[in-house]
Amino acid sequence: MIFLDLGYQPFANEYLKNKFQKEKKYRLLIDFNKKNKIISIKKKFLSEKIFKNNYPYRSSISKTMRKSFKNLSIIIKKKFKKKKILEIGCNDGVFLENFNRKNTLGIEPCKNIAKLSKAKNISVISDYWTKKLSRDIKKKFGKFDLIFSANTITHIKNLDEVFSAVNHVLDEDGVFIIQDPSLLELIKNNAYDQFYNEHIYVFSYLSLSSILKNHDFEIFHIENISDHGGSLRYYIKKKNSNFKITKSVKDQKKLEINFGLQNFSTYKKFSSNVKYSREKLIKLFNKIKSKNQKIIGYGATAKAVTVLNYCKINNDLINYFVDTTPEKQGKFMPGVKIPVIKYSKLSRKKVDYAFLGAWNFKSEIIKKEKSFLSNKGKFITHIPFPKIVT
Ligand code: DWN
Ligand code: SAH
Repeated sequence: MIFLDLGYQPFANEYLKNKFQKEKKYRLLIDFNKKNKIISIKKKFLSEKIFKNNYPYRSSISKTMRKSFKNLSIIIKKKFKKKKILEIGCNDGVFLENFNRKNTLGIEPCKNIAKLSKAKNISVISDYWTKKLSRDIKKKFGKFDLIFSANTITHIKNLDEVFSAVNHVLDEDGVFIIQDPSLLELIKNNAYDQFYNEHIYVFSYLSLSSILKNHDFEIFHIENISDHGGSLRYYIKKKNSNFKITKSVKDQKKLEINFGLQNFSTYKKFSSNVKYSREKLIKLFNKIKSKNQKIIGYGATAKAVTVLNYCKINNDLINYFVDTTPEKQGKFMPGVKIPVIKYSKLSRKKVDYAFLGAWNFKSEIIKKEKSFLSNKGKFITHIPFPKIVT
């Protein structure tokens, strides 16, 4: 059942080399599956179409994420004492770099990004996570006692294949940890920009537990974490293993049911909030521009691509984006064709407003841009509703 139409959108991480480059667009519709409660984008692309050898996203680029993955590594070492660790979607090694290289293996299909992990001496297989790969891995390395995956499983179309492949290489007493944006937080924050071609699914406890049941898996612990604007970290075990199921699981279930994540009406309401947010953001931009003030973008995120294309905010309204990622600099935002330039401190620029594309790193950014703010610079955020941050 479709509840949200975010219009025609380009692929989020396909930054343009020039303004005239042709782009493919697809209609971004969001669907609620009444039976298993899963939220997904209607048009689901295969990983092979998106994650190739020039992927521009590097996880280590933000301090917040480096810290978050380091903290998790400390928890894992203390709590589980697991040694052999496999990570699916290890990107530039931001998580695995915290472990002894002898006992870890990463899977990262984008060769340019896998190279960054390899440069840290991490063993990486540059391939997509499939059943076949899991069989090859088991033959070569045996089973693993911890499998981790952050912001990746939700990017893969065939979830049944993902989970049966994990089942194949996970030890009987192994722990499988995944973390992804929380649907409940997304709805509460009106963060519709978490929907784009890479985010095929947005998990909730309700939907994930229903899918895992078919794979002999069970969630035994859940943590609400602040990553990417509110994520859930699920600790998963094989049904017959002995981990105690903590109260956190029941608590999360209760939160989601009380909020109404099982009801279509919740999503219809969210959809009208999204439309309202769009109107408000467009009004805010037009008001600022009518005073001839200058707006730039801060953080050329995949999420911003959804917002800008949905609200039709283009180069007439935003002069350029600043971003610290070398792979994005000198290129143009997909669809709206706004230039992305190399980051330098905002206080050195003649800028009145900066639109927070990376709103999920608001605290990190505000800390860095104190002098911009104290010199009358302002941020614009659309989360939870469009407003100015002074
Ligand atoms: O799920 C996904 C997440 C983990 O990463 C992927 N599908 C794609 C990507 O999504 P995103 O682009 O929305 O991610 P971020 O982590 O919000 O991107 C932050 C961007 O902002 C990066 O391009 C780096 C940039 N940035 C910056 O220029 N200055 C970030 C910070 C913190 C800064 O100070
Ligand atoms: N785990 C990192 C990276 C998230 S971005 C973090 O949390 O910051 C999503 C990552 O998933 C990318 O690095 C991408 O290459 C990887 N990925 C996408 N499809 C995949 C697949 N089918 N199998 C394995 N990894 C995949």
